[in-house]
Amino acid sequence: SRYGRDVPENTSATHPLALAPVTAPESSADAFVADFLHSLNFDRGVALSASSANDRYFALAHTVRDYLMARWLEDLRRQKQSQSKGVCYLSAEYLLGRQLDNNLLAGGLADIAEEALASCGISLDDLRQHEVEPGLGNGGLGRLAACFIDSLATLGVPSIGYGIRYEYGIFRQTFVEGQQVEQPDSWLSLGSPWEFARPEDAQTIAFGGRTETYDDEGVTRSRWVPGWNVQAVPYNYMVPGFQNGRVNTLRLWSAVATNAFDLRIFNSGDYEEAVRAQTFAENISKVLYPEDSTPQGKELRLQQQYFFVAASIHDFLDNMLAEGFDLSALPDRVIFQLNDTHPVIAVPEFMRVLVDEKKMEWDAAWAITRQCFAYTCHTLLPEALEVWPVDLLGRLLPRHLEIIYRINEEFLDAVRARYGDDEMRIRNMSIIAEHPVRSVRMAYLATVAGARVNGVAELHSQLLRDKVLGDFDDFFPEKFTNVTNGVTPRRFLRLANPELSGLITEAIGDGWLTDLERLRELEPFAEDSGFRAAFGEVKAANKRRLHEVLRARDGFEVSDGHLLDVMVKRLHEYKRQMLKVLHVVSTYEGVVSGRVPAAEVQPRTVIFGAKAAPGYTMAKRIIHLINAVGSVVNSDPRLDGRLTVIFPPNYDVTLAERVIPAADLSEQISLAGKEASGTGNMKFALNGALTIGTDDGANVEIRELVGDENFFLFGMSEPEVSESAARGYRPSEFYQEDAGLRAAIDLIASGAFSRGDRSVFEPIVSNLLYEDRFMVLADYASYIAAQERVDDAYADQEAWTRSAILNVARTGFFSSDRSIRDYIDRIWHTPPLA
Ligand code: B1N
Repeated sequence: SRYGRDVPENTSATHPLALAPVTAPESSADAFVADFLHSLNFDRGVALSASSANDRYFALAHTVRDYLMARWLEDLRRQKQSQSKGVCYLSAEYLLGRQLDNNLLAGGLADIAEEALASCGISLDDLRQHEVEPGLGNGGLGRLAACFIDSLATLGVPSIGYGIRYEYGIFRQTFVEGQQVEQPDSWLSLGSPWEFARPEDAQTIAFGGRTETYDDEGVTRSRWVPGWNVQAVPYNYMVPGFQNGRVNTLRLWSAVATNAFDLRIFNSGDYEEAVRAQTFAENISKVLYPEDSTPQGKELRLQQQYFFVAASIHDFLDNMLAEGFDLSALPDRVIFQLNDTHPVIAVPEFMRVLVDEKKMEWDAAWAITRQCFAYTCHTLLPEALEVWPVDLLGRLLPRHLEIIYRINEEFLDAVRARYGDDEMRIRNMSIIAEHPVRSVRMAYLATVAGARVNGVAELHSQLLRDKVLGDFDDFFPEKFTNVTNGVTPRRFLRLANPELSGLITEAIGDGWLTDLERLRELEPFAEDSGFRAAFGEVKAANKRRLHEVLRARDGFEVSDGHLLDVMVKRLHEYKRQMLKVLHVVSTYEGVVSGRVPAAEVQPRTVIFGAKAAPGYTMAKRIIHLINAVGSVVNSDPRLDGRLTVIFPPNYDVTLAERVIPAADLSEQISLAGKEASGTGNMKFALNGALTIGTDDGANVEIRELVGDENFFLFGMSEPEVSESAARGYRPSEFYQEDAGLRAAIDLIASGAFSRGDRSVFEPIVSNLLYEDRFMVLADYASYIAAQERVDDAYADQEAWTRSAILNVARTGFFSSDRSIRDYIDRIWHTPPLA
């Protein structure tokens, strides 16, 4: 393994032994056993015979860590020494998933570890199950960040991921009588073997207070006199590249109270107040906000955002720059990538450091700042665009507000210089919104400051330019670009689907793991009946494996031989889980009304996975409805076991890795123009599921690549959606005119899924009939027709498998390695470190 190299010499020590390189452990099963037992005995303090599963998991993780350590220390040293341009990826979320398997694979240690543990009578698989995944993200945005750091390491790009070490990640979802109940996710309660606390690298982060002007040798300057502060303590995590001997760093910040802060209060004799202050400080990194796409504008969230970006900027400037570094050269040294607007407060912070602390001229500082940031937008929903009320922001970060005002003034001057006194345009482009309350539009600030602005799929980037940021595209067209999202093939193909990976490698070799476009070489195998049979066998095996997981995890019994139809993603009205529910209810209603003989129903199992934001009432009602429909449908003998709805609670990365490889059909059914990209859609196609989907987000690119004949398209296009909305959409017309739709909605309204109680789902029904913001009813008929095409296609298993193979062969474009190469070419211009 390329990880078995030396650590950098410990040259600052005087002992003669310290001058020789310390080597990573030797790669053999016997050496692994010795290291594992050493860690168990000396780190955990237990004998093998007395050890718990957690002890063994920790000892294993520490052993794996030791193999990666020499290269990590070496890469940390080289990134600093080379002074070549690197990426600081700023993201409030990293949805990492389990680490053990990923790190075993990256280090090329899986076989040795398995053999070593087996010789101690321990099953590697049992220990795998023991890991609690770090759920430090909500959904696609956080998982994208995790895929990107994997690809950055695999491509050897000098980079560091910065984020927040939330003590509680995304909540654990349970169902009580079919309704979502949230439990705290205390992922750290047994400790995490993958993290390294670095309290000596802590940063002090200030908040509140006021600003003042002062005389600095004849120059009047502003400065910030903060009111309080907290300590940001970093925790480092290894991010190993795939079997390339590279290990990057993810650095997550944790908040603790500062001594100074405590002491002041302690000295005043108020012990309770001091403890309260400590709790207050530590609240900052306590919990991940569980809102996906609908920020609530809470003060604590702004505290979190400033906390982590300020700590990250200072960490970079303090620790990564050479002695005497000339700050005007920063654009050749670093690019801060803003993962959505959550880290955008970094822009005024960076200006504050350059102007107030480093005493740079405003114009010079702004010229640097404009080159050091780039912004990725992940949404089109207006309610998802973050804005911060000026009084909140001014109270928490008064100096930053002044800086934002000045950026805005100069920007609007430039707008006026170009367009004259077009007050309408000025108001529309101002970083400060006046209504309904005076607020800072973070997406506008990011667009003005960023060297580049990108959307996350072709359609999304186009809509950004045409609609959400249209005036800005007119003003600086050169800023706008696209980088279509991607997913890491290591986790989502190699680890999640070892059997398919084996089959692919048998056919075309293993180069696809780092060059996913090589999956193209599978195309001819679609015509090979032997390969198709093997491919079908893999899918069947993955289904059996999923059935076992669902039985063990939640007690579900799933039948074999069904079409496995999967919709897993956050619960949001724009994603239209309701459309899928209406399809299920229609099928059910067709049989129980006697119109369709059960024998004519294509046997299907529909799997849902979805968390709703705790405050999103309509989303929670839809969860309740899915569970209610499931319990009625699954137990009605008239269906003859041909339709099953399964909704395992707490869909997370670990469950995704089991569900996706088993799926036949991938549901990507958002209203066109609403899903920025989607990344689940990519994972399904790469694992050989066919997509039923709208012309939205990355679906557009998936369909172009796999071909119309291997994709079930339905629904309005984005221009049709816009036209329909402009004409005035009236959902009840669709209800009136479509008997099938009417029957399904009436069945829900009748109380058939709520023991006759018509009130339970009434809000869902009336929302659909009288508002239906996401045009579920308008796309219903087209969706049902597409599902009939699915049933027909599935009846011809040979043809279906051929399509499935072509989906795998033609979607290599969606590797996050390709996304990262696009970021390098179009935005970062950071060559890999040799
Ligand atoms: O980002 C993903 C995309 O593939 C999805 O289409 C998009 O919906 C998702 C506020 C968000 N956009 N916005 C968020 C998450 C948390 C939060 O507090 C917004 N997530 C997305 C990756 O590009």
